[in-house]
Amino acid sequence: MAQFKEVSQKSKLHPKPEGLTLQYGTAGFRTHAKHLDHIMFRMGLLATLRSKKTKSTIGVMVTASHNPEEDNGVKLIDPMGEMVTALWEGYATQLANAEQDSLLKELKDIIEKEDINMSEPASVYVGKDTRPSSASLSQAVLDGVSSLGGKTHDYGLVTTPQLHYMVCCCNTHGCYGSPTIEGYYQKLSQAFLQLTQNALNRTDDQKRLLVDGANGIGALKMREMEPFLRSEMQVVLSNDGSSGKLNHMCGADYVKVQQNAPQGMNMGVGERCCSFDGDADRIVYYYTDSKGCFHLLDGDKIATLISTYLKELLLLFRHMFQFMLKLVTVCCTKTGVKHLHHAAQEYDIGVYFEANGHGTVLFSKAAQKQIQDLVKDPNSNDERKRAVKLLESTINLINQTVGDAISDMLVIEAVLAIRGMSAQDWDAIYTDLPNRQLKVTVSDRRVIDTTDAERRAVSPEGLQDTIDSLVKKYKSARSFVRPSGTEDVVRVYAEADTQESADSLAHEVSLAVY
Ligand code: 16G
Ligand code: ZN
Repeated sequence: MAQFKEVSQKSKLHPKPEGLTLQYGTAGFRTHAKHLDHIMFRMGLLATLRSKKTKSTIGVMVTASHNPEEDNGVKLIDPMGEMVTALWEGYATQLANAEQDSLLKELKDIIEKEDINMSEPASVYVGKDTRPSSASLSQAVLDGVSSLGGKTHDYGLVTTPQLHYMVCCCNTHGCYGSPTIEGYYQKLSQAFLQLTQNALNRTDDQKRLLVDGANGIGALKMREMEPFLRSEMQVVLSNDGSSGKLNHMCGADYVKVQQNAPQGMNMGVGERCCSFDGDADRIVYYYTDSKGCFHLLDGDKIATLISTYLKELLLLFRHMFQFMLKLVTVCCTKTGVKHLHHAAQEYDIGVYFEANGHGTVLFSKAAQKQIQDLVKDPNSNDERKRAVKLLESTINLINQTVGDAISDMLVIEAVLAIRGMSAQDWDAIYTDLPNRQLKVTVSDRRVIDTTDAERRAVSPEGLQDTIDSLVKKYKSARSFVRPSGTEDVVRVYAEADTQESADSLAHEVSLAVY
C-alpha cells in the first residue's frame, strides 16, 4: 500500500541503531536524547494507529521531566488525557525495538491484532519541553504521524499537563475547555479569581509566592500566565531558564530528594516557596523557620491540605449525600501516576498525590452533577451557597487529566487564602516522621519483587524477614524496598523516631539489599 511505502522511506531517515532495546516504562521511554530519534518517529506511527483505533485525538509529549538536560523521553496521551493502556505500552515497546527491516512487519502486526481500519482519519497533538534536543525529536514524531497520513497539531513548547488538557478538550468537544493555551489560562485564572474573592483582606504578603521554575517549561508558562491572574498572585520566579541548566540544583525532584532549598532562591523566614519539575507536572512547597530549619511540604502534605478543605465543604451537605457516609478512605497503590489515577477513579472524589509532588483530584461524573444541582437548589442557605460555589470553582481550577504544577499551585494558594493559613499552619496539620530515601545499585534490580502496593518484598527469599528484624530495632520505624521504574537502581525508604535512626535504618536495609 502507498501508505506503507512512505513509512518505509521516511523511517530510513530515522534509523534504529542495531541492537539497541528500550522499554516503555513507568513514564514512557526515557534515556539519553541521542538514542531517541527512531523512537520518536515510531511513536508518531503508534499514536496515529491509536488515533484511528479510538477515533479520537491522541497526544505525544516529548520530555524527560526531572531527568538531566541531556536526556529526553516520550509519552503517549490517551483520549481523555490519561496515560495509554498497558496493552498499548506493550505495542510501544514492540515497535520501538523492531530492527529496521522488520518495522513494517511489526506495524502490520499491531494493525491486525487491533483490527484497525486504516481508512479512518487520524489526529495527533504534539508538545515538547525546553530541552535542546526536543525540537528535532518532536519533528521526528511529526514525521512519523504524517508518513501514515495522520493530521498533526504542533503545540510547540507546552508543559506536559497542558498537552493532556488540550487532548481532553478536543475529545470532549470543548466541554472541558477550549483546546488552546489561552483557553487553559482563561479557565484556570477565572476559577482562581472566583475562589480568592472568598478570601477577604488578603495582604500583598499573602499573595506573594516564590516559585522555582527548574529552568524549564514551567517557568516560561508561569510568565505567560501571570497577566491572567490580575495581581491576585505575586510570583517571584527563580530558575526561570535565563541562565541555569534544566533541573540542575533546582526543581521539585532536587528539593524533595535533598530536602533542601534549590539554588538561586532567596527565601525569607516563613515565606511560602514552591518548585516545579522539568515538565511542570509536579510541585512541592517548602519554607524555612526562624531557626533556619528547612520544612518540606510534599505530595502527602498537599493531599492532606486539599482533602481536609474538600471535606469541610462537603460536611455542610452531609444530610444529602450517601457518599458522605464514608467520608475519607485512604488507599495505597504501586508507584506511578497511572496506578494512582486508576485507583482515584473508583471514588466520587479521589485525591491522589505521590510524595514527590505529582497529583490531582478526580471528581466522578455523579459527584460533579450533584454539585451542579446544588448550585440551583433554592432551599440552600448562604453558607451552603458559598460552599457550592467554592466546590464548583475548585473543580474548574483542577486539571483532572493529570498532575499539573501550575493548577495544583493555584489550588493550594486559593485554599490557603480561603482558610487564612500560612505555610506553618499547613505544615502543622500533621508531623512527618524523620525519613531517608537511598538508592542502591545492584547487578539485577528485577530480582526484587514486591506485593501490597510495593510495601513488602516477596523475593529474594529472606529479604523481607531481614527488613522486619532491622525495623524492630528502631522506634516508630518502617522501611520499604522496591526496584525503580525509571533507573537501574533499587529504592530504599526508611522512617523512624529520629533522623539518626532513619538514616541508620536506611543504611542497614541498603546493606541487606546489596
Ligand atoms: C515516573 C512516574 C512517577 C513516579 C516515578 C517513580 C509518571 C508520569 N511518572 O516519573 O509517577 O513517581 O516515575 O520513579 O508516571 P522511580 O520508580 O524511579 O522511583
Ligand atoms: Zn514531570
